[in-house]
Amino acid sequence: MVHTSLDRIIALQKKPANIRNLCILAHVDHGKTTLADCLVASNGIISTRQAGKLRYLDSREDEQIRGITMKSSAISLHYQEGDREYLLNLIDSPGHVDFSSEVSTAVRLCDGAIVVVDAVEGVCPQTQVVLRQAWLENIRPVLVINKIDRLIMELKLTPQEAYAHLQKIMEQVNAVTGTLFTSRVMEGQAEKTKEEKRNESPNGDQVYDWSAGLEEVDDSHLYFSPDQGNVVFASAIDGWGLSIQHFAQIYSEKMGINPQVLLKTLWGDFYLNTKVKKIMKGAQAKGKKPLFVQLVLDNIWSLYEAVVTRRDKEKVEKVLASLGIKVMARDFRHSDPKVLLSAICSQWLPVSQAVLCILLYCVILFSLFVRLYYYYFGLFFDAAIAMVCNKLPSPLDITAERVENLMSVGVRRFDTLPARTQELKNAFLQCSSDGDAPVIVFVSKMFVVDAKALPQNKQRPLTQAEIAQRSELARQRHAERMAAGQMGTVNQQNQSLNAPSDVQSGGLCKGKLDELDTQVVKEDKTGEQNETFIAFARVYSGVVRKGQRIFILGPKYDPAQGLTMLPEQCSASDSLPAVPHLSCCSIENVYLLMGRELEELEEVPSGNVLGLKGLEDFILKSATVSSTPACPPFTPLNFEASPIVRVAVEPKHPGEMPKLVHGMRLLNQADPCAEVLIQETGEHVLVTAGEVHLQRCLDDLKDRFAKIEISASKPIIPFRETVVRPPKVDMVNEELGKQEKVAVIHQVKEEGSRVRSSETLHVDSSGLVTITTPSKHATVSVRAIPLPQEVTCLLEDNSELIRTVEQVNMSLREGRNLDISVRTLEAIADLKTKLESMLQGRKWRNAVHQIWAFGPRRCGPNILLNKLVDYQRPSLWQCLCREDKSGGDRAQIPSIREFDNSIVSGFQLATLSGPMCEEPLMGVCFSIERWDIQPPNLAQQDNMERNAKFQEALEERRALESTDALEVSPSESSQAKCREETSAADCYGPVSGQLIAAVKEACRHAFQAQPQRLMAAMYTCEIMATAEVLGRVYAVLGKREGRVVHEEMKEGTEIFIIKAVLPVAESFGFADEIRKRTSGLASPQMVFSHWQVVSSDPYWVPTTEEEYLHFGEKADSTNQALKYMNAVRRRKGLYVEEKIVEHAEKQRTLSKNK
Ligand SMILES: Nc1nc2c(ncn2[C@@H]2O[C@H](COP(=O)(O)OP(=O)(O)OP(=O)(O)O)[C@@H](O)[C@H]2O)c(=O)[nH]1
Ligand SMILES: [Mg+2]
Repeated sequence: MVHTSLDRIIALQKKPANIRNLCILAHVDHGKTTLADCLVASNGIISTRQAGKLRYLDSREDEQIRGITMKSSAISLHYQEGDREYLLNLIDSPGHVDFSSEVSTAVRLCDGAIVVVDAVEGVCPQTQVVLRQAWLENIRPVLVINKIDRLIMELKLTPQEAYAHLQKIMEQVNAVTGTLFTSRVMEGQAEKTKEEKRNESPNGDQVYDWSAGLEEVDDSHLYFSPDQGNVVFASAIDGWGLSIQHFAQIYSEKMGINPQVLLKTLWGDFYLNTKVKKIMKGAQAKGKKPLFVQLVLDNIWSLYEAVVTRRDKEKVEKVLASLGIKVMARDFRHSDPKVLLSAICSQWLPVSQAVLCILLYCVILFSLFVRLYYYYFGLFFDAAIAMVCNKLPSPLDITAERVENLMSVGVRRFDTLPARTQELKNAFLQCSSDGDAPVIVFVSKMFVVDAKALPQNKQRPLTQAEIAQRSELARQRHAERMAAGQMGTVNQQNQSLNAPSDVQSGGLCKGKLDELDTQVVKEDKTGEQNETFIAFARVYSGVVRKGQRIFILGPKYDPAQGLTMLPEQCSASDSLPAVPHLSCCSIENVYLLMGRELEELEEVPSGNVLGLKGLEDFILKSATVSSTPACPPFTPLNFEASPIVRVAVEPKHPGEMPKLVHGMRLLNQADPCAEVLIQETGEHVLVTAGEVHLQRCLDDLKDRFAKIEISASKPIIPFRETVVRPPKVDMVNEELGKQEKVAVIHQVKEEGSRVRSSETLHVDSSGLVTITTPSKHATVSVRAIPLPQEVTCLLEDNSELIRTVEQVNMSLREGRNLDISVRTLEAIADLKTKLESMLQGRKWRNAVHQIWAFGPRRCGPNILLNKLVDYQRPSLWQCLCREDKSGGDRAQIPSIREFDNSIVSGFQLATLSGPMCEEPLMGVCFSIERWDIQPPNLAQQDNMERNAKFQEALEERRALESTDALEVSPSESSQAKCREETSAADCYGPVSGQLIAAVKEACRHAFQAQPQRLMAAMYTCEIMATAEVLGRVYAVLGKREGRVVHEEMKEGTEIFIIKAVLPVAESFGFADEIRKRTSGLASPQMVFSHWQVVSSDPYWVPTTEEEYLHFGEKADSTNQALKYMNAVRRRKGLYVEEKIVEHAEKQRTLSKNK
């Protein structure tokens, strides 16, 4: 436990083969930070006594108070194994679901991960998420099953039961890995089949391959198994951990068994046949203790029992007996436990053997325990770090597949990148730090440090010379004071005489001291700068130096474009033409990340994690940094949680608005997940992943970024608006007869159309809305149809793909040819086929080919259909068959095609905010069934003709007037009318604009002509609770409209896992309430899951006798949808049809004395 020197770390940074970049991942509270503490303590940064209590990497105050990690932070550690030295760049990540974006930023910079699983709780939702994240980033995980002590102390399991329990946990973890692996193999196989199909000759014999491809691929190395050396059993709080390897070594020496055999049999269905002294298979069948229980767990259990549970000597004797060790009676009775200890150890385990053995079997008295505790620590590091160093890859082991994945952004595939860019793949693979190696760095997030914490602003420790100088000055001053005192008392009259010399000498001292003081003040002042942004990054190639000039590549940067615009062999220090999404800047400082501290470095070579200063003006959240413009931007990070909770924030004092705006800008930059936007209403909105995240963002804003008092609105809950098929039952759950149903619908529609029908708008009984533009140049008929739910889900899940389709179509329209990967094309084709299979039936015949657009924002879950018989437009799926460029395009009158965009824009606007409460639409299909449009040139021609006629008529009239002033031309009235119309048409502006408004209105009315519903955002929430608080958990869930979907008991424990869905609208304060009601025994993890239709109709009013009886006259007390809708309308300042007092009656007081 030596304090590692900076020089040693700097030396190790230059040896990529000895570097391990790894992160600790787990579900919340499974012990990541405690584990990190143990590892940090091994380097002497904190004392071993504090490890587990300090939670060193939780450096924020709120992290310490709440006891959860909120930001991922890195630390560099040194580890020596034999004569090999390693540098571990360790990143601790948060486990709370609200901060899962921080996990993404950590995983991207690492090559390996320690996945921690709580031995009691087992695999939890976030465990699955982090395993998936590690898988997607192609990094190798190792497993630590932590909190084994809980199995002993809390669950009171026997070693045998604990073994079965641990096996189950291992199975659960492997099941998750297995699913990930299978899906990847299946994908690969599907791709291969498609490839073969493409290549196969048309008349060749077809051979069908029924294998899924799983048989051929060896996946054994992927799974966690103690005999593979990738599992450690630990109790981070008690500071111990063990791997099979240790025990194999110990027992092979003790029992004379080949360590390789022990390694293979220590975990599994093997037992020790003491008679024949052989390890045999089939422990379970023969009812024998498995080897692991016998040799490992039993010992740990007895250790705990002797030390923690009983603390008695009798037990110690039993342990001794079971081990067959005899200790001299004198030793046993000795008051000093060390004597007994050494007596046992000298017999049972030689001193040279690993410390673990001593710990496990020696006689322990409580006083000894503290000492043993430290031994355990030593062992723990061996177990965990050795596993990390042996099992996790170094930066040199980065795979070509991972590099290609990192380099291929969006629809671009690796082989379409420019040749110079493709060459950079080698730089990644070589991870070279040579002078000519290109610098490639990825910044995964920006984090903030207090400027005072920067090494250059810190008060540096005084040198020996300075200390000597200061003490000399202090001594002089003291002596002078003493002298002055003496003089004062002895000879006060002479004071004036002595004064000059005093002043002289004192002045000199004072001057010097002042100088020193001002130096300190100066340091303080510089420290009082604002917060400083540091980029959290990793070098993939080359060496990053202080002061170096580099290119910053934004996520949308295109190296092909950059290379053509920039001169060859240019560098970031040249003066260059502006290239989109590319900027140059200088690195101000380079830091080594040491948890709470930063260490200033001159340079950082390839393969290391580092901090960079000076990039805050160029990077918002993440970016790629390189010395060459040929470098492509890295693929964006995979974020698992989407921001959903929004609040509007405003300063308490309106004058501080600029500070708030500035603060929000900083917050946006400092948080990978938070979004900051200004709504059309002028509100400043903060969007966060959940309640805890929201609280942290608000605290940051208040205390760090804006430094003002702010007030936040209640969370703004998002809703969606949709239409549904007409209901089959009425509100009191009575079946609506067919006749009645039709009658009800007609009644509603007629009511609607009575109000809405006007000169330009007509709604027919089938819900078809026809609208005419004010200038009367165009008439459009639209109908709204509810989309099947699975289609809505499909569109929602594939919004990125739909956006790609739009991009490709756009580029085709512009005549450019975008290179899309085969995979993307197949995904598009797949989407099309799925849509075809889902949109079945007469109503949807040919609908997929008729899709005109998706909306809102061109990629949302609503469809615009082209049901016009006389209008052929290029298909949305044209990217799939680019060879036969749609003939329809040419066949169509180009002038009408010009209105295509107006219709799409109208549809986009209508779907962006619906008529119920101006929230976006979801799952609605608008089909344009008729249109009657006058092409603009015809309209123009028409206008010109009319104008010409009008001019003629005017001239005629003038001529007539001159001859006979009183005679009125018969054509005059018609001319006047014509002039009126012309000017009327003109005053409405261009037809395309009117058409946008008309289509938008038509869509809104068509929407209103159907039964409308709100859709609420839903959370899935997993709650772990013990049996005694189960009832209270259900009560809270019931009160908040939650629905339990699944409940199961964790095997071998008393914990229930409840899975429920809960509207986001009801979720605020839910976690707190559950925690309070169950005294902290249950805590929910909530993740956004889906949108669900709120079944009640917000516009419903009782009509029948039963309904009046059932719901009362207004029926507003039970109408949840109405409540939600009105709340949104009120927030947006829209009209709310609601009376506070309907029948005013004088209220009587109940008290008797009036
Ligand atoms: N009994 C027991 N408790 C442990 C062990 N390791 C950690 N804990 C406790 O578990 C709680 C959570 O520990 P942390 O290390 O903060 O957990 P974490 O995974 O970092 O939590 P987040 O960062 O919030 O996701 C703390 O109260 C620890 O004291 C262990 O081995 N045994
Ligand atoms: Mg933590």
